[in-house]
Amino acid sequence: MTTGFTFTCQALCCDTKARAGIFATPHGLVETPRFMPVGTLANVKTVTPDQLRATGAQLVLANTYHLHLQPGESIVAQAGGLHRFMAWDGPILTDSGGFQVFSLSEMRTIAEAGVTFRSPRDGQMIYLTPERSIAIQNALGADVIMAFDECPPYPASYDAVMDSTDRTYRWLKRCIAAHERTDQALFGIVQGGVYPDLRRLAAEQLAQLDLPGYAIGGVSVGEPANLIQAIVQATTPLLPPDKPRYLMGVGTYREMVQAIATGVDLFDCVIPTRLARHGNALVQGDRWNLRNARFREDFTALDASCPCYTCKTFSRAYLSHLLRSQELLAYTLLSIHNITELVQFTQTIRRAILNGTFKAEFGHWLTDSET
Ligand code: PRF
Ligand code: ZN
Repeated sequence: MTTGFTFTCQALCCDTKARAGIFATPHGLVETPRFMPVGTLANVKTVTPDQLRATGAQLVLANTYHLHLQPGESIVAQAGGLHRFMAWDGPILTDSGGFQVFSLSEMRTIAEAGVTFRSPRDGQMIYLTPERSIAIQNALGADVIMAFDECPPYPASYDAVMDSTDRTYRWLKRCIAAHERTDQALFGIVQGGVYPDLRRLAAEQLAQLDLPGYAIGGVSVGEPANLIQAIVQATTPLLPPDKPRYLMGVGTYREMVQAIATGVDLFDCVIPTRLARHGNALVQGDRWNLRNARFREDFTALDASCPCYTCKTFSRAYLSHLLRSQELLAYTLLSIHNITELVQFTQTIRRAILNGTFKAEFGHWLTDSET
């Protein structure tokens, strides 16, 4: 039995299935819908916890796969758990390693028992099973832990995805049996590729397990954008309305608005920090490269309407100079801004849902488009 977690729906949109809610965890509240920044190796790249808090981030991600390879979960446990180790006293979620094994490691073999792969760090063979993933996540001590799943590639045949989805369901039951801590909420992950009937079957099976939260995995793996929306639409209505819903690895404006309109609450994506490392800023729905010549003598704020430290303090010309000089501060300042931008975007959506103006304010994102 898990304790310390509740999800309260505060408002439902009248025009769409969007909802505003509060997900309570042992380390504090998460107001939904909300974007969650990624801190793969127990840090959000180039950003300190104080800076991260100022972005409005509430729940932060870390990764079982990466932390198992370095420094190893026993070091994190000896430090007193992930919250103390990374000095983030807010809610933390760990991904199970399932997706990362499939996307990052070479020479993997998948069997019913688990996955064997070669560590990209030192070539060592590593064996990850549902039980091991949960034991690692129990040792890391995040508030939310994720089931060990298999994320099929795109494209993949119907039969291959069906086998993989069935295996993910059997693995989920093993995860539930292995999970030992009552202060961590284990979320199940709906797979099923781009096949709506497999998605529906998986969602129905998972809904019956009465988990504290549900994720939609296996999207944004190279399929066309309109399929993402179709998958989310096939899945979300079958998930329990009184539990948080998390769309994994999605964090672009349009995809978030569309998913929120079908009832998704949580998102994560490396996009704000990755773009920052490439000199890109997210500005009100757009992407700018600050290395572009037009910013060299532009002494205005990056985004005058943004409340972040970067926008309140520095000019576009200064950011352009830091990037051209390859100064590390550039990455911190752009990461602070980009994370603030996406968190604020979801907060603005949340306020619109609470005020009954979601469709009026964000409806223009709900039409199909290539971007
Ligand atoms: N499974 C897990 N983590 C994930 C995904 C998944 O399918 C995705 C897919 N976009 C991102 N992160 N465990
Ligand atoms: Zn800003």
